[in-house]
Amino acid sequence: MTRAFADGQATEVPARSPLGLASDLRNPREVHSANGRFRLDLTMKQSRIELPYARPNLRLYEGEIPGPTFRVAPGDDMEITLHNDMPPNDDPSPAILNTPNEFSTTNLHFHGFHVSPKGNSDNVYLQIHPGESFNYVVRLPEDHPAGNYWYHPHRHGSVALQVASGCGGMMVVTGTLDEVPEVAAAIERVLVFQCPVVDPKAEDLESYDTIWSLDAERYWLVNGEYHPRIYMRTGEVQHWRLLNAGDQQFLPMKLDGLELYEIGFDGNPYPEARQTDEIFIAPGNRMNLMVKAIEPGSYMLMRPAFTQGKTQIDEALMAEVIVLPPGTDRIAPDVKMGTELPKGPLPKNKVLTDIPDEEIVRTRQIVLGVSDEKGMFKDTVFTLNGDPFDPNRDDVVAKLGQAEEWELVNTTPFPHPIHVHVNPMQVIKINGEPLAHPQWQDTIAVPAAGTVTLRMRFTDFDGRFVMHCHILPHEDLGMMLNVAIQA
Ligand SMILES: [Cu+2]
Repeated sequence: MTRAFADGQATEVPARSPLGLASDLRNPREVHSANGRFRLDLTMKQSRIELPYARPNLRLYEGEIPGPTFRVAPGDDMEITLHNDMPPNDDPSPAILNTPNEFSTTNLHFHGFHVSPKGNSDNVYLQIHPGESFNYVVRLPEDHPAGNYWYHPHRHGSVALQVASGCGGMMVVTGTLDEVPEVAAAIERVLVFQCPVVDPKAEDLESYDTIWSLDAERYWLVNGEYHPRIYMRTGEVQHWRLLNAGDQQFLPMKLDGLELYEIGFDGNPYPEARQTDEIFIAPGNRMNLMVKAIEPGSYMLMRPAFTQGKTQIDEALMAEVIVLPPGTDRIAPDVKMGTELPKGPLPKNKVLTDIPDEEIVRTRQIVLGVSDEKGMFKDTVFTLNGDPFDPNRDDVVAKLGQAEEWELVNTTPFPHPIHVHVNPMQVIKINGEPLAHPQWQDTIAVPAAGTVTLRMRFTDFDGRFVMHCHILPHEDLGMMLNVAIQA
């Protein structure tokens, strides 16, 4: 059911350096809600962009990489008209389920949002064909957890290619951590990590072969920039909101010489700030990070060498961090500078209370697998409980208001970041080891040949949604199932 927005409006903030410095990395353009309303036209179209390593023609929202950041508040009503301005698909035959197809058919997903999966809300079963427009209406509950979320296409068969192309953007639901004085005092950065995969010769992204290799070298962009510079002042603490909006590669990252403190993950605060030497965000994950600059100099935000498949992926420079000396006159004196880190317990998103043993009404095991199937892409399908995705099958049927415990069992030699829509999960065990602080998140990397145990409470919304691997080629090739919540 659609609603009319009589006074629908939103305010815009242009892309800009939060320090007002020309050579500093810019935050993506923002669109803010106003008076409880968020209204936006969002167009997916072919856009040629200039990158140091290629000049690709990509599918992008509004021709921008990344798409604009949406900043909304709990209780807001969002109305987004998605326009699919792509040329017609040129697939020769009807789509075969669980093979890549119709790269110009799309839809829109609100990753991590606790909203209705039905009708014209966060409904990933919709197909918006080239030339069509569709009105999404998404109503955020008054008690929606504050934090970092994101939007991206989610049409089965074209999701990996469209996200790999650069379709996606941050969404910030305001509140909770924003109200911590040390966080509020800090300069805030939105850092969207993407790696549009282009064949340098072809200059476009029309072949699934180009994105298929998990171990292929990627050129990582931060807010659409290759090897950007991020400026800080000596003694400064900044609040970074990080998003791995890539299609498949994990992002471990290090920033030696500065102090890093994780304060939240997938939108939810940690119990308290945690100092770390290396952070990790799987595809789909977000992180709130406080970064403290100690000494003037030039520092490298690196993705260290690592492996998530068969071969090692080399280390890569993500950005250079330049710490300006004390008393620098390069930044206007009225640009605020936080210098303190949050101390003691961080505030909680109050609706997300621990799920105790007594509340669990059912346990399930979900087995992650891969198998050979002739005639499919690379003769491969990825499976959950032995089967590739079937949109007409209810794999999990659960009751609204109840809580369940699921054990994800990975039988493959690769990790899989599993994402469940609509309801966040409380991760309680990894490889059978209980976590000291069960963490609320919406995407969890299940270790190679390992297990993850999580709990979910199905609140507020009945209807069907999906759970899937956020290595998006795995999703397109079948690693997705349907969850039906009955009222
Ligand atoms: Cu996977």
